[in-house]
Amino acid sequence: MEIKEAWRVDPIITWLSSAIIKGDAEGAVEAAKKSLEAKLDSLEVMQKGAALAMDVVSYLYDQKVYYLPEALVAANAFYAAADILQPHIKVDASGPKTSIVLGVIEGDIHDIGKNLVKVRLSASGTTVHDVGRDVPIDTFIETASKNNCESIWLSTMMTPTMLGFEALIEVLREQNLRDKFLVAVGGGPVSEDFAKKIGADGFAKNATEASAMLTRMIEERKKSGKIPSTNGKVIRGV
Ligand code: B12
Repeated sequence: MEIKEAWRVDPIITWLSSAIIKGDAEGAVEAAKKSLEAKLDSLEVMQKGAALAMDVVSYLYDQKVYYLPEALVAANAFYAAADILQPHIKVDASGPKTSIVLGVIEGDIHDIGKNLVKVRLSASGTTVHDVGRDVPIDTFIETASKNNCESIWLSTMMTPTMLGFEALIEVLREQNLRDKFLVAVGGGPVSEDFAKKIGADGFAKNATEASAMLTRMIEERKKSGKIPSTNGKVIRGV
């Protein structure tokens, strides 16, 4: 069977994935270091190795093969590798010159998805003000105002905390700031329908789509002079 070029991966990347899936932090560190020695592209190693491994962990968790302890050690292995790879990710400035606030909404500590979005956007030259995880609404808005950000990016992996997205948009309206900031949402349980329902401007299923969505969201605002949600639109990255 022929493997499409886009899916062909270096054995070091496969080694990294399997170490993360097994929760083997030492192995993940070793594989990450080997990828640097082999001069592999660190963004590709993150996306095809580390991110894909976490997708497998999510699947195993949903299938009840993994439980919290296995998810936790896998997450630790992911971060052990990410610490080594991230400083080596090249910035190519192919994305829009804009700055965003990105964080995980209050009540949720899952931050791997958010960090993968950060890695992808930073690599294409976007300035990302990362407010971390379990973050109150006010912190997002204050950080966006203080740093003149064009958009606020909200992440969550849990269903109950999705309500925080809607609450943030409501606070923006109350403070007459809704037109000032584009709002993008994402994370495991978040859908385009949900984004539309709460009046968000952008939604993406993964970090690659997020990058394309950011470009389109900004273009759409320039073109119409309004934020996309005012025109009943949610911008996608596909
Ligand atoms: C790893 C993990 C953990 C780790 C988290 C480590 C960490 N630092 O993140 C640990 C073990 C600590 C953990 C803890 C808990 N977990 Co947990 N966890 C997971 C697991 C297995 C994987 C999540 C993950 O990292 N996925 C990998 C990333 C890469 O996912 P991704 O969706 O592909 O991310 C992409 C997109 O979503 C998108 N994206 C993400 N954010 C954003 C933002 C924007 C703006 C955009 C545009 C795009 C975008 O881009 C990302 C990159 O491509 C999931 C299972 C699952 N099916 O998701 C459960 C899961 C998320 N956990 C769950 C739960 C319930 C918990 C706990 C409450 C358990 C408990 N009883 O204590 C606690 C959390 C406590 C809290 N208050 O937050 C539930 C949530 C259920 C729900 N829908 O509400 C899940 C779904 C498991 C399940 N099926 O029940 N967990």
